Amino acid sequence: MPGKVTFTIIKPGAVERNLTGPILAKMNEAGFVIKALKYTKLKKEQACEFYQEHEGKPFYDYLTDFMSRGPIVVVILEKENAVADFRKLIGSTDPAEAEEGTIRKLYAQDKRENAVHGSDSDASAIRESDFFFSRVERF
Ligand code: DGI
Repeated sequence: MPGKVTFTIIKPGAVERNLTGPILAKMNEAGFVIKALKYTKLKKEQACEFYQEHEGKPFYDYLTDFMSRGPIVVVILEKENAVADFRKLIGSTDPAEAEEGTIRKLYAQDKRENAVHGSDSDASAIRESDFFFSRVERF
């Protein structure tokens, strides 16, 4: 059975452009409930650790520079079928391919600076939530 939580990051490009409010509103409107939320910033080596599965790919250095460029908002969200429904809500990695109304279609700048992250599996949602949040920050 699919899990009830997923994890998201509002990425530096979106936070810089003051889109945190509208993006969180989209998540709430789609039925996701905020379980934990934090405004923070990654160091380059922390971004590398978070995205370690992409190490060696041509976009890895750009990606980890971008993700450590400025503040981010990290959020744990709850909903039935959370991971799959959230991936649908954010749309394709490349906003040019994303469906109308999706968060990336609305707010991403391009494929590299695509406004939000969304976990790709229940296991990733747990790993990524654990990366950012301590036990006392979730209840
Ligand atoms: O799960 P996604 O964020 O949709 O995509 P992913 O896990 O495959 O990749 C993580 C991030 O890396 C993605 O949000 C943007 C960046 N990325 C992915 N594929 C490419 C890319 N960046 C560039 N420049 N080129 C790519 O092909």
